[in-house]
Amino acid sequence: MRKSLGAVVPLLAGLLVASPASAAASSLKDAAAAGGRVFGAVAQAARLGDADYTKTLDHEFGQLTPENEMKWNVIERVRGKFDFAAADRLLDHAESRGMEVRGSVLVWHSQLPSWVINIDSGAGLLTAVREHVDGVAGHFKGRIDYWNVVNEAFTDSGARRNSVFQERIGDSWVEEAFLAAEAADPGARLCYNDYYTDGYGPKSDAVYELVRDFVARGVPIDCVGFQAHFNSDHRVPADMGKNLQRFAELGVDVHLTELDVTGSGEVQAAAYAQAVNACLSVPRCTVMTVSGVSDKFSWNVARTPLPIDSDYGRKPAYYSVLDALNAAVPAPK
Ligand code: 9MR
Repeated sequence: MRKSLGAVVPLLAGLLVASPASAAASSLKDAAAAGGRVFGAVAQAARLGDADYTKTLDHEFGQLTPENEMKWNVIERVRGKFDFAAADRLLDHAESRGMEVRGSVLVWHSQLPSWVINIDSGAGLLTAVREHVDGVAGHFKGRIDYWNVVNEAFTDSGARRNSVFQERIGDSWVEEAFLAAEAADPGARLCYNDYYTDGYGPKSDAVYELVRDFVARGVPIDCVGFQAHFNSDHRVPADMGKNLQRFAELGVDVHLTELDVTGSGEVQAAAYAQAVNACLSVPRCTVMTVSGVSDKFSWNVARTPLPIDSDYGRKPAYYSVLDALNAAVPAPK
């Protein structure tokens, strides 16, 4: 939701919440909405012409995140020449269906055009960052509920990732991106987004310290995205709810932004339920987004990580998520 509506919409959703006697919702978005929450998906503009894809997107999901269409190498491949066409198609679709939009991503070390990588001075690169954020967030101003402003600035050990931004600008590149985003679209909620930060550990501690410092110094930040990619090496941590809660206590909202779990069957379903229940246990965890509409076009297609299969059938994971959402206590506001 946009900043100006922040206090009102959850309150209304809370008041309208289903009584215990009401029928359980039969889509992920309706089940989430009954508890004052939003359930979304990452989506691709190129698939909007696929009727099965779009039908599932529209039926199940209340928030849309463009998968690649807003990334720097797509949207500003040539300096100063912005191509908003694919992202605009996704936003038009989302708006026509009443979905929220999560912009992704303004500044990230990956998917950069070569002209950015080739800027060799810190001052020059900072100017490019500011112009990029202004150009992109300015173009979409008023249409974005949440921006992933920065992705993945830390390594798994909690050090700053060695990126072109880190090397040439230094630590301040992250806050510079947030300041530029706030200036370009003051109504959007601004999020930091990272992976393998779902439980306690050096990486989530580093993000926690960044957020604590931003809040203390008044650098604009509204939310933290936990990508929530799970697999056999990175299982859903037992302390996930506790970790989300400590971030919330800093005064930011917490979101699952790219939730997926590799595997299949009941094992996958149980892990999904565990992750969703961790979010549901935290009052400020009001948005959950899976990393794609179905396994068919997943970024991790061989590992079938989504609740909906390649034929758009509902997997055990779908029902475990739906049941968890339907059983949830409404988010207070
Ligand atoms: O899903 C995205 C995939 O289509 C791209 O090829 C890939 C390129 O890096 O990025 C994927 O999305 C990533 C997201 O933007 C940030 N978190 C990790 C995601 C999976 O790699």
